Amino acid sequence: MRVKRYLVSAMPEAIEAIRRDLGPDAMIVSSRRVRQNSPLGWLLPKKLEVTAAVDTPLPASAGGEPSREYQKLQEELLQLKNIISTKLLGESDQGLPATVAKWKNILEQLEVNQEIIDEVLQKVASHTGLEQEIAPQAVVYELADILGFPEGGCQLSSQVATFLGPTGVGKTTTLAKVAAHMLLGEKKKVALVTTDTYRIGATEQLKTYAEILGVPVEVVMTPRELRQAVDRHRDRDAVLIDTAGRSPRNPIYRQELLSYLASAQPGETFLVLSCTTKNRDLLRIAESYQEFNVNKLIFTKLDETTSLGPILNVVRATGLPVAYLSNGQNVPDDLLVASPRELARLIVEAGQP
Ligand SMILES: Nc1nc2c(ncn2[C@@H]2O[C@H](COP(=O)(O)OP(=O)(O)O)[C@@H](O)[C@H]2O)c(=O)[nH]1
Ligand SMILES: [Mg+2]
Repeated sequence: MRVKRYLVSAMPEAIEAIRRDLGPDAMIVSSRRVRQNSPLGWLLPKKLEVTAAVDTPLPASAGGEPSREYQKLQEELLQLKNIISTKLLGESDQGLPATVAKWKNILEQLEVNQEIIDEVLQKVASHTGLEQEIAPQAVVYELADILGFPEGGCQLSSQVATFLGPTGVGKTTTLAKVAAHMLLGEKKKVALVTTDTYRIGATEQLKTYAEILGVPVEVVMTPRELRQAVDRHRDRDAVLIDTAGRSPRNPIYRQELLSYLASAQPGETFLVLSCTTKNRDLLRIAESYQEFNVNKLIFTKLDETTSLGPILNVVRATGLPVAYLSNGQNVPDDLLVASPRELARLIVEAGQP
């Protein structure tokens, strides 16, 4: 991480200098008006102090061994981190600098786990100092870093994909939205299959979407039928498989789901979770679905809550990327391909008054 501070008259001047010195990936982490440092400074117009940062690998020596410069930088960073953590964590909220306390409170309201809050604020404060106002962009930057999946997104990229998750979270709706995006946006050939024959109306719901989209749909009753359906659509770019949402702690359902997955052999398995579910339940659900080889997450109902922190908590706990975000009932419009920066921005924005 390279951090540089600029004293300028106006923001465009700072942006130009930041681009020149730190490149296009640099981010402004804080800005404030300051008096000019001269005997008559109080007479002169205030200047703008802008701090910018960019991620850079630390220098290593040619042989791959850490250079002395690298080791020294690492030691200094560690010292700085220790000073900040004692300041941040060792004290009660009353002892925290006002700006840190404000963000601690915002992130707590968003239901971000304490461990993540401490980590983020330590990092932000180590760039900006403890007394300066913390800019929302700086928090967004660190939260995006914690989310950690590729900025370009983790959209569906396999020929066979399954959608798992508890009942009512929006599996079928999201599957239809993803199908529509592939069909309309990427001109891909899609087929839909459902194993959900438990809920009255569940198959009708998927059939209706398939009819509107003009894509084939199959209702299967056994793992064998699922295999046959997947094989029949081998020429399609994507076969999206919908499932019934029942507790994986139910041994019969668990076994049935395992058999379906074994015969479909999906390249990707999405776990669909709703942001309206309590944080603790989300973590428990995510854990209970891990044995089904889930490799991507989808969060729905972002429109129904402002507490988006649990998304971060689940990503941290599972190490899985977020592929899509659903923010409403409209098919196909209310779907976003998740990018860490955009998701972090949505989370922070939800916490602003
Ligand atoms: N507000 C809101 N409602 C949603 C969203 N996604 C799905 N729903 C609604 O949640 C309900 C259950 O959706 P459904 O797809 O049938 O869930 P499933 O049981 O997991 O397949 C339906 O009324 C959907 O319209 C969303 O992002 N926001
Ligand atoms: Mg469904």
